[in-house]
Amino acid sequence: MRKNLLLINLLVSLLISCKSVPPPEPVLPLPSERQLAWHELEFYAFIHFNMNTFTNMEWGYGSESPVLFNPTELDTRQWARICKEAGMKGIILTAKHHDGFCLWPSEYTEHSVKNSPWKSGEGDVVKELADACKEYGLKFGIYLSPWDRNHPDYGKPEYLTYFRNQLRELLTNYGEVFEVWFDGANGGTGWYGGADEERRIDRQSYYDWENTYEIVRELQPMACLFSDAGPDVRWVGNEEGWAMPTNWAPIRRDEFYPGSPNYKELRTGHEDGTHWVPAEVDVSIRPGWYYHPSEDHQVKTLPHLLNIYYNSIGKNASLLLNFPVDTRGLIHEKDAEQVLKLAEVIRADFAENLAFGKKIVASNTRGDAKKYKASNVNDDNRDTYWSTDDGVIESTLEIDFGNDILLNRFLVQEDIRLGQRVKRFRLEAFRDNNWNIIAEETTIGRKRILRLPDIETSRLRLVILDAKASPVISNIEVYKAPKVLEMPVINRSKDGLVTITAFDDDLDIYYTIDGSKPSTESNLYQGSFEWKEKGVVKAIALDRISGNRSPEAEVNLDIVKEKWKIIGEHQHEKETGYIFDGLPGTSWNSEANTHLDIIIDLGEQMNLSGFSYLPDQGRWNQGIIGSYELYLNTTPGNWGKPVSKGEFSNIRNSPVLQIKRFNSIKGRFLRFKAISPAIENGHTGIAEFDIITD
Ligand code: FUL
Repeated sequence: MRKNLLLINLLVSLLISCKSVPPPEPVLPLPSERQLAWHELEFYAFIHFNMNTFTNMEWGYGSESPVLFNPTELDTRQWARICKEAGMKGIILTAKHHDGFCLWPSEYTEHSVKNSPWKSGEGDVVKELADACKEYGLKFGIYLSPWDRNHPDYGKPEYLTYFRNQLRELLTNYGEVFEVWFDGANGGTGWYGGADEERRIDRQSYYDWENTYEIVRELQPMACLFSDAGPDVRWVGNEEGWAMPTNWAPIRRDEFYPGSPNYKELRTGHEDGTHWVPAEVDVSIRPGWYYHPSEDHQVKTLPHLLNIYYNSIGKNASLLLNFPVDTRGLIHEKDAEQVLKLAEVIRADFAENLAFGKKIVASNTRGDAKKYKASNVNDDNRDTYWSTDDGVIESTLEIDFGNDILLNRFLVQEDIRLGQRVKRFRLEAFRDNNWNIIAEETTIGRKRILRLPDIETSRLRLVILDAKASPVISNIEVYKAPKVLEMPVINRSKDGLVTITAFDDDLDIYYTIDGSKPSTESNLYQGSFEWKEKGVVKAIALDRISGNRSPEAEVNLDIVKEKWKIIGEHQHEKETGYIFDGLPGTSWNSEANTHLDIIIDLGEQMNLSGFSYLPDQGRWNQGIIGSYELYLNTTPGNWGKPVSKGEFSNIRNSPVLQIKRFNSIKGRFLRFKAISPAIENGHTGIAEFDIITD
């Protein structure tokens, strides 16, 4: 009897597992085929290169002569090679920016490469890049600015015909295009064929976008259309390189138009979005979109680029990273070096998936069917997924690593073919006989990556707390990313508090203040410390587990500025404080048309033999002093002759730290006077000012 019962049970469960359990109902809206293909790209490049490169501008006016466009070593294969090596999947080129200059010999305008000296007017940058992309197996995309400050008809219906003709040329003559990028910046002053005036357009109606989109659909059916709110890919609402932790691919698309004021909502999307319009993070590797020699020292650092990577691709968005190609027509060496460093770290971070093939158990499996089993999430096949019975939302997936492991990255993906569903989830690690919460998050979407501190555990649990319907998880990966051992950053405040920061978590910092080489025998950094001496602080960051250490950071500090005061007419404590705070990112700038002329009371008499000056490092309206005079006296006033005067050579192009030395002289009151700005009619500003004592 018992035996029979067992047999019946076995048969029933066999029947259940064989019966076909229908998949969960999709949660609308869903991605289209072209969007699904686009999602797979994740990381691709933007190239800003055309007239602005040669005029050192961000937005050209439209009156620039084509004669100015003359790259000396243009090599689109170099762009493609670097992008490929960096793990990028495509390149989008600014075929025409707001100034209207065309990188291809358009039939519809004279304002193009055909009237430039480059290749005697026979060249076509769009073609050269499309070919290079093909050669390197990269996708190719087009940026075509709707705003055209060169065209006489801009603002009239005739311009629309011109714009569409150009679009047709670009989508017909250069092979397959994966993305068409329409910028939201529209209308304003411009040359407009010599009219030199301001032209505003009605952003909602002027372009008749629906019919323009039709052209793209007709000529390039697989191309995704980007603009502020899609229709296929949306802007992420900032140009700094981040998406929000809560990031819905759906948005209520009809509430937006290019340039619409509610753009900040694009950062999170809408839980009740009506259309699938995933976010793309666009950001430049330098402060500007276009190349400016003055930004050669401001290429984003590895830690900054890593933050951008995790805050875009790790937050359910794609990453469109811009290279401002230089006047040679090449990606600058410094930009290439940084992006390749980023690629190397990303490869190392995701080298070995510790969850792959490990035992995994779900609290509920849809219809108890194999098709939806838990192990579908760590089987290296994103086409299979785990899901739960209808109505079962709160659920868990528990991975058993078999023994204690160290981990610090958690990657999770929904199968977006069934819509974006998860609203809230938690990650827990089993330690000390307890489930400990290690992260509480909101949305997942196509890909979510959590950067965690090092966690030692044998079991990890994903807890789905809320979702629009049964969760559909297609992939989980777990990694132990190596520590990023960048040089630590050393900073001393005005009153002598030294702070040392390492980029990664869980690193030990060792430092010295006696000039010796830092090692594990040196001082272990345990938070900011007071040190008011003149001397050198050196530091290293060290990963306890691997024993690997960072390169050595070293900062030469002169006497502490504790007693320094600006005297005379400048009493704006906050702003004047910026020049002594040790932070290059804060500065004090003159009012327009006046120049800084400051008197510093150093608090006591001392012998000086030099000074250092770091100009304003900001992006807009930079305050840079071109020439200066420096006076020193034991009492304020009666300044006599300057102890140092002259120019800061090439400072406009290279606004880096300037050091000037002079014969030793005693004094307490110092006057630093800007004689002229480096940029005509510009401001004079200071990010940091320091002295060199004997
Ligand atoms: C902005 C433009 O105005 C910038 O010049 C740049 O092209 C950036 C990608 O988009 O809206």
